[in-house]
Amino acid sequence: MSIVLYDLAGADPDLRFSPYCWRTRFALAHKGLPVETVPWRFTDGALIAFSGQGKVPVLRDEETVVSDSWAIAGYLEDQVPTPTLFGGATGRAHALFVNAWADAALVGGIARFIVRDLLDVIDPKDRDYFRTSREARFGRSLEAVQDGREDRLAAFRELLQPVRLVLRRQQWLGGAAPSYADHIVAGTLMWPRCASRFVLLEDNDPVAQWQERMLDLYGGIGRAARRA
Ligand SMILES: N[C@@H](CCC(=O)N[C@@H](CS)C(=O)NCC(=O)O)C(=O)O
Repeated sequence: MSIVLYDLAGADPDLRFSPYCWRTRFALAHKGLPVETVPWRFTDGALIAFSGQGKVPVLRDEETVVSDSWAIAGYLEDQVPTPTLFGGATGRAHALFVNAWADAALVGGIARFIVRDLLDVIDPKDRDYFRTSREARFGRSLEAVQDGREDRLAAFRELLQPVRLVLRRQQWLGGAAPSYADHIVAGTLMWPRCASRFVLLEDNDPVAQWQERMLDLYGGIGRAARRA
């Protein structure tokens, strides 16, 4: 395989902070697959027009193009079955639930803490698009969305209670070894880690301790990632 990944970058091309691209980065590392990443900005639609849609991650494997992090994980699993991302069809179905939960609850939850910070790290050419599109989505200014975040931390941490309960019983969301479920949640948490200085988790939180273990996996790609 010869894999190229279009990956969201900030003004600093080495700042990579997309929660979805990080899921793919962890999955590729889990499979031991080398990847060449191409920095992509929100207003670089033409760069990924070949994929027939406008979001990253986009993976190109010679003639094959796959977009959407969940579809990419499935493609990688089908092409390179071991080491497995899902542990079989039932594990794949359970990982789909984790993916849906992360998209529906976790991404939206985190956005309310960092969406204004994102404006400071994205490429200047993206700023107007980002502010306009996100303010239309939230129905208020980015500043208003992020305002009072310290007061909302306890409720956010409560949202992670299901993850905490699992990690009390096993080392990884995948059980005895990390799986794509770990990549989904850890990839999502790379977003605030890389794009913002706001700290969401307490050090003694089992989720934070698991995140530390995730950062060290695969040669420490998570820990080595550029931060704002
Ligand atoms: N369901 C997609 C979501 C991908 C997505 O939303 N990517 C963001 C970057 S984090 C994007 O490309 N946004 C483009 C835009 O907002 O215009 C996946 O899992 O890959």
